[in-house]
Amino acid sequence: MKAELEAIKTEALQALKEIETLDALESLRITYFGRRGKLTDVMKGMGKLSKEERPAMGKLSNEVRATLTEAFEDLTEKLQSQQREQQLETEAIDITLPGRKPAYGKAHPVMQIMERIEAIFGQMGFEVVTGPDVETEYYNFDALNTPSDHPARDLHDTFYLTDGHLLRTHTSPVQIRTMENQQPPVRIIVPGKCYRVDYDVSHTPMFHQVEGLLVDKHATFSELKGILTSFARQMFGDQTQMRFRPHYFPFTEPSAEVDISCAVCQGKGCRSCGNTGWVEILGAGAVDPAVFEAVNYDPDEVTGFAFGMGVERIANLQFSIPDIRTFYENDLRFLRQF
Ligand code: 2U9
Repeated sequence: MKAELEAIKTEALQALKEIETLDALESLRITYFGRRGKLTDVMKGMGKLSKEERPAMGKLSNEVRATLTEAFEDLTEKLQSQQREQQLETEAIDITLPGRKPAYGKAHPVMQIMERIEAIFGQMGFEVVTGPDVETEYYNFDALNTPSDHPARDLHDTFYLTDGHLLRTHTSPVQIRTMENQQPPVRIIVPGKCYRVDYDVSHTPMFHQVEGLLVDKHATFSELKGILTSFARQMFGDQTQMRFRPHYFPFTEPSAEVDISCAVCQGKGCRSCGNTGWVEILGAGAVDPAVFEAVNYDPDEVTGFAFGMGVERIANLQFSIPDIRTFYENDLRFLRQF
């Protein structure tokens, strides 16, 4: 047994010299100290020894075990510290490196224009009011003097929902709701989403409008012209010229379509203005007395002026975009340009 113990000690100490990893060390530990390990086996044989032999062998086996345990522990510590060193080297973080920049989001180009429009009218004393996208036929058409046989009410133009509801085709219902709840003077702008069954280079089924309404005892068309001219010059430049062309809207009388001088050719005529020198930017007019009657305003007491513009159209002119639909294709290469 003595020889066996000496051999185990020599063999184990030799084997330890070859060990390079903690995993290999663990399997070596099991080879000697495991339940069926070499040293364990010898210790188990101790019971078979005679009384005389036992003390000396007990002492020796304890010594061998202590020597090997210490050798295993030393190597464990050495390998662990080596592993830590290696980790520190490979996983080192250079805290002097600049951090990763977060990708900043920004407003969609249509929203950027909408915010500018709101700011310009805000400075002229208009308050921003909003309302629901889902409306009733009454607020979207009837109260706005739009007869039941008007083409705008056609299934081909309006998204009808159930129970007499629809997706508003303009933001005008908000002006009706405001007048129902507020006495003149009224000086509001209404930005928001609108919906029409339409899809081509200048129309998308969802689009944005900003409409304005001004109601007072003595509001005049010239006041409206002044406000719209100021808006157009702030939006498109000081040199912008205005042109009001007669038009028809069910909710205004008289009505006009408003053009600005083409910013590309300064009114000389070019491809982007179809050689006319003018581009249309909005519609406007004096509120029809029938609309005032619908909200219980007395048409003999007050006058009102309204205007409406498509935000995508204004954005189109500002950014020279040939196809309005690109605003809603979510192509980041397009959107990042603004
Ligand atoms: C009330 C009374 C009158 C709103 C108006 C226009 C003229 C107009 C179009 C511009 C391009 C719609 O986006 S577009 O397709 N709008 O030309 N809108 S006057 O008149 C109103 C609104 C509400 C109570």
